[in-house]
Amino acid sequence: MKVRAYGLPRVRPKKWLGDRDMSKPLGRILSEGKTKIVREAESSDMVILEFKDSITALDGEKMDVLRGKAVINSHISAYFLELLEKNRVPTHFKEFVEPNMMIVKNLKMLPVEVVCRNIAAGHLVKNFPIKEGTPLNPPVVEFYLKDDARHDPMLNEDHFVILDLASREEVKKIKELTLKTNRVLSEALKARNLILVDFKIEVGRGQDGKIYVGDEINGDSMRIWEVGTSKILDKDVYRKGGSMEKVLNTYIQLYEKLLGKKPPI
Ligand code: AIR
Ligand code: ASP
Repeated sequence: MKVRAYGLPRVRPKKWLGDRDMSKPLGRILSEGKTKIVREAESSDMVILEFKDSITALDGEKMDVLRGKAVINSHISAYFLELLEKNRVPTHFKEFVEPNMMIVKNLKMLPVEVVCRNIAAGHLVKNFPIKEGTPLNPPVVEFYLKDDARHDPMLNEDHFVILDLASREEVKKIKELTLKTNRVLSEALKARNLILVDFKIEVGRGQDGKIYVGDEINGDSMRIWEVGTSKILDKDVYRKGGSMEKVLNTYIQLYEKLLGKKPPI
């Protein structure tokens, strides 16, 4: 796999991890994924999620470094998670730490991706006889096992039970949380003339045994189209082979549309 660093001189981020308060050492690395690092926090019921500048697709086969993405995506995630909290959807979010970190509840994550679709696109169109752009009513909720080597097979409720991933009651709860998340996010985007086509969330159990929305929510985990133009404002620009300049501009535009200001990069 070839990893190419990509830096646009004009938009070189002003804020780097090096700009943070150096009197506080970063916690020990607990795990590292394709786009985030999980670090120890001061208290054991919390962890720090540090966003990376990497961008990946095709189950990790395609990967690049996109400077500024960590700052943009961490801010967008914090924005959406806070919005969910305000709307009484339980999430792991606690606090944002500049420039690219979130302090979150230390959940026991389920190795599952929960996808919710409002409009047919992506794998739904690839795997089923349905045209891209078809509205889906009611929204379609799907579960996938996080397993790159097996290309994330789809799961049903029985699979959750036989693989000891979750109980039937928990699967029901996860579906409820996902549909509520869909309502909150769709409404917020609609108010900005944007359509939430589909998205993915990850969930985990808190120390209280309850299910929370975890991980990240941003242009990497959603499909967002502009009303009228159907302009793509998410990672599909990268998946479809768009230039890295176009990909970065897409992330910047999404930040500006959501937060109403320029990203601090
Ligand atoms: N997704 C799924 N796996 C990883 C991610 N990020 C998200 C996509 C898309 C939705 O889930 O970003 O918003 C559905 O993806 P797909 O590929 O199943 O059509
Ligand atoms: N397969 C997913 C995507 O294309 C995730 C990944 O491979 O990073 O977004």
